[in-house]
Amino acid sequence: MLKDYCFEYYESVDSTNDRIKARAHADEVQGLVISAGQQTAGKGRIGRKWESPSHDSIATSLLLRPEEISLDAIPTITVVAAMAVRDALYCLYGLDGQIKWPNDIVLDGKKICGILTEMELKDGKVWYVVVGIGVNVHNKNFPKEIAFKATSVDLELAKSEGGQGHRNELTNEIWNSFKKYYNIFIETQDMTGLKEEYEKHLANRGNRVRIEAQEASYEATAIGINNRGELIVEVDGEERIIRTGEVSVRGIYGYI
Ligand code: BT5
Repeated sequence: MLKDYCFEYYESVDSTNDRIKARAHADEVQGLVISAGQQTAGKGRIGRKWESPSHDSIATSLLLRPEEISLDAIPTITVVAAMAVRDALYCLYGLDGQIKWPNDIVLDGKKICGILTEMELKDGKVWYVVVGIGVNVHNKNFPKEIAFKATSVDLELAKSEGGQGHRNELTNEIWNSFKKYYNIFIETQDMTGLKEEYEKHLANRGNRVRIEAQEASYEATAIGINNRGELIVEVDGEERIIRTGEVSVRGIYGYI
């Protein structure tokens, strides 16, 4: 069960995930949150880069030490974190984002948030987990390579009544919301209590997607998730389960 947080903020770090890892090695307890104004080496999945320029975005990471958790349940924590970010954006700003399984929040077909969950084992058991969340808040421009597929809170608010996001406020709301969902998840170590709500916001649901795995790439229709938070797709009338990991799910039209 996740109870209290201890918040720390730094102007600039390499990666908030890496700062949490260092503290995990120094025996820090569950609940430490490290946030930063900017990251000089922000990370995405599988060695990708995450852009978190000076004070425009949120870069925040949490240390978890789940007791007796099975290794299989760890990727599901990313799915839980995506629900929390979606919820926070909606509650604070009325931004009705969708979840692009497993780790993105998208608005109007563009990515506003990415999540990177990492963990380390000790003696064959999960020693600690880091949940890292990046959200674009004030960004007006993005590097050329991602400009077509990235958006921010302020850019989205400008499309309706205007207004601005607030990084502190949003960070707090995200972690409050995460606590709510995580404590439901940890009871069963799966999505039993969350699946129904999750699927309402699943961007890929019912849509054609391209599954890009290392060994093969194919088109499928996304159906939903199972209780382990894995994506269920249909290919030629047969259901397949897509696990998180080295798989990209791309919409055939546009970024989703
Ligand atoms: C992610 O990876 O989306 C995970 C991002 C996690 C970032 C947080 S920030 C706090 C914590 N500390 C870290 O070092 N990391 C975490 P992935 O699904 O692999 O997507 C990465 C891809 O998203 C890149 O290859 C770009 O195409 C795109 N991208 C990079 N920066 C972006 C941004 N600011 N907004 C939207 N898209 C971006």
